[in-house]
Amino acid sequence: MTPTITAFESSPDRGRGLARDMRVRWALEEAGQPYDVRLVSFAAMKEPAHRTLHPFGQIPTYEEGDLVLFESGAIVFHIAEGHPGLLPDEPNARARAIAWMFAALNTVEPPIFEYSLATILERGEPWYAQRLPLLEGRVRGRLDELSRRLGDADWLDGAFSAGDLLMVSVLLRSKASGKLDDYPTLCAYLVRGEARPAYQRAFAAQLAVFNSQPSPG
Ligand SMILES: N[C@@H](CCC(=O)N[C@@H](CS)C(=O)NCC(=O)O)C(=O)O
Repeated sequence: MTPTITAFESSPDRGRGLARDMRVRWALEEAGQPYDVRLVSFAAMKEPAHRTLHPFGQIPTYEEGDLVLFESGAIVFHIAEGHPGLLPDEPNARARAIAWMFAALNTVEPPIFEYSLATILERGEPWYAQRLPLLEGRVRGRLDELSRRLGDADWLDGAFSAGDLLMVSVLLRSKASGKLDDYPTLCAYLVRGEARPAYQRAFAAQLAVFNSQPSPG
């Protein structure tokens, strides 16, 4: 059965791969699973019809027969469980890959996202200049720790896994803000992730949505 995911009709990042449907598209491409995309506007995301799929009125969602999922991590996990190649078969290695999925979403993404949100939404606030170094420090702390752990390895724990897929996805937001420039091993890690054919197909598909729209004015 071909799953359907939802994505932004009009992406705030102009299709640069930061919206969270990107990680779901990437997982589906790694799995070799064709999928359909339903584009939703910001207004439609907050309507009851979309909220039956996603209680928080966001993207991405995932529909496959009777199954409806929200949360990009849960969706990637579901795809990884149903297809070979995204989670190791050996039980301990599989558990560690899942731990990296949680680490990406629960430990590394929050400070990166918080920083990025502040630079967009809090710029005009009188306390912005005071708060920014604190947020930057939290991002740096995580990047320091992650780059130490990755060292010279290609991937976080042996072969590429859904843990890497989510970690690379999360780090891309830091690359966009220039915060990765001091971390050559993390930059190389991202290059490896972005070079994967499945990533490239997913990126092109997401960008095509933006490019198909008439330019404003
Ligand atoms: N934790 C959720 C976050 C989902 C999320 O923040 N989606 C964004 C797009 S990347 C969204 O829909 N933003 C619009 C909004 O919140 O109104 C996930 O990983 O799926």
